[in-house]
Amino acid sequence: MRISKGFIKLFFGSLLFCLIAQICWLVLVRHQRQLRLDSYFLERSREASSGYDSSRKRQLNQMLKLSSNTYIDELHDENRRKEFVRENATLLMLVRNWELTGALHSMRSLEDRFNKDYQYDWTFLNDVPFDEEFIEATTAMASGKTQYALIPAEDWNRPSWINETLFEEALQLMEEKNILYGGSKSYRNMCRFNSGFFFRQRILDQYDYYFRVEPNVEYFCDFPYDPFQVMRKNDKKYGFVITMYEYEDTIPSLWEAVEEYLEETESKDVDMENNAFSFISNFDFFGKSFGVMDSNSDYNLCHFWTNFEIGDLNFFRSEKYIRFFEYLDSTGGFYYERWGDAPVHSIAVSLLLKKDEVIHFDELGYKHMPFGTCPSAYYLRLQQRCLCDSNHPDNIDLNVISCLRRWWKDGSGKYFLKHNS
Ligand SMILES: Nc1nc2c(ncn2[C@@H]2O[C@H](COP(=O)(O)OP(=O)(O)OP(=O)(O)O)[C@@H](O)[C@H]2O)c(=O)[nH]1
Ligand SMILES: [Mg+2]
Repeated sequence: MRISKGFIKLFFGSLLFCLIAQICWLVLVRHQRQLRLDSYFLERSREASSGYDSSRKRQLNQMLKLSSNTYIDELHDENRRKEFVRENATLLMLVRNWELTGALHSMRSLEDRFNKDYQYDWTFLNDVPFDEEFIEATTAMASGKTQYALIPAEDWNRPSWINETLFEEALQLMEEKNILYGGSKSYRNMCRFNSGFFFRQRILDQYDYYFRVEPNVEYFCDFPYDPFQVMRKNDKKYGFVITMYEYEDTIPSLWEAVEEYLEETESKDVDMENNAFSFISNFDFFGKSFGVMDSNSDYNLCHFWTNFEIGDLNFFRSEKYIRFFEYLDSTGGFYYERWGDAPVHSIAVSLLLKKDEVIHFDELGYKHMPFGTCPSAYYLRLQQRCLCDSNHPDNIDLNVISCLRRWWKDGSGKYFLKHNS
């Protein structure tokens, strides 16, 4: 039987095709297996490396000296924290009865983040008597003792020597200019009280330190320490979290009054070598050339935002502070203008204290509408279970209206910039 050439060609052609197809299929299968293996090993290696990373991170996190202003090993030590000794201090809120809900929100936040572990007393001040509902609800919310005081009328009301005609004119003018609280009489009483009278209330006589709390504020992070203890152990007399520029329209002649006070007292209470004068003044190149806010005086308008402040009451009770306050008060500026307690405290602190007696608590996340501050260190935010985003536009520290960069430069600075160990 003769096999045709055509048949042989077809046979070997098919054989070759089958062979090539089989080889291709084998290559494809191997390739896919390789891909599966690759992805398997990649996955395993990722797991191993992330496992290693996270255990390394945890180790690092324990050892790491976090970027903090108040880093003191023993205060960050959980076990030692349990053996705390309470300082002679109180949480302090000036508040109205109708602000109860806001007061409870602030209390809840501060209790959860700090005070439940320490049980500091809460002191509440008001220019009218607190009602039963307020007392009951705030007492229930507090982990520590609560106490309530009525402010004497002479510490709160407008003094009789204020010229009523000038006062009414000032109110009207500021209202027309749409200045925040410019037309409010009670706001002026509040600012004057917070500037010169809160620390004279009998109920505070027993304490050395106060921590000012306002209704409707929030504390974003667990406190890594007792700030009162930090103050005492490090000889700090004033602590803040936010600093920014003031509206100049509320204090047109405040700096003039401060200059007169300095002249009148021959600057005897002021130590220019060691205070933070340069933080609030416009004299240097930075202030003159890159001033963010226009100021018509040598005061650059920087102030500590006093809705959060932790202070040494003995500083405010001191003769030098009283002298400073009484001078300013005698000009009537709290009423003829609308001087806030924030610029008044801040100027006093910057003139009368050493700059190293002022502390920036940069680990304490905080919000009072419309601004907040959130710790910038990632691990610190994890460690303190912060509920905030340091890159959020509401974080004032990144905003041009913050004076924090000035504080780092002219105040007591960042911890690691000023300390060797
Ligand atoms: N008892 C009493 N407390 C007041 C009065 N006015 C203000 N306060 C309290 O003083 C503090 C400051 O007042 P705020 O109204 O918060 O003033 P602010 O922080 O400048 O402005 P906002 O919070 O933006 O309204 C808060 O704790 C208020 O509860 C008042 O007339 N009587
Ligand atoms: Mg407020």
